[in-house]
Amino acid sequence: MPMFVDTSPPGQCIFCKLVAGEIPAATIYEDALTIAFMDIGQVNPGHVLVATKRHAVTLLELTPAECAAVMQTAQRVAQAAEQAFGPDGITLFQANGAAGGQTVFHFHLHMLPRHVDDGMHLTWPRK
Ligand code: DGP
Repeated sequence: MPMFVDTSPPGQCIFCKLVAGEIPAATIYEDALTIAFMDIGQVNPGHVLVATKRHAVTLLELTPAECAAVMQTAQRVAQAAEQAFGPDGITLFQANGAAGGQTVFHFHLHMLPRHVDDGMHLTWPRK
């Protein structure tokens, strides 16, 4: 069971407030459709979230333009991570619905720079 689950309605969720500038964020990139900011939990250094500016809960609700923009932003932040950290690898992770592991119900994608010696053992989807 996740430690924190945000069940706020559309427009009032944490990421809507973050997009509106009502709560602080370490924003590293934004465009008309997306925003990229540092994850407050930092699973590992450089952990970035790419979210839609519009409130959508899951991948299934995104427009084609939002789908394209999210992946383009993910590539931009991955390229920035590549330059900044020189990671051994990069993981993109995106959860849909509570059963899919989502805890903030506003669409976002995780970008995780990986180092083989960072102590983080990536077990999903393989052991
Ligand atoms: P997920 O469990 O896939 O829905 O990811 C939610 C992520 O959101 C989790 O890694 C922590 C992050 N998070 C939660 N609240 C905040 C916040 O207020 N600011 C930022 N920057 N990240 C947050």
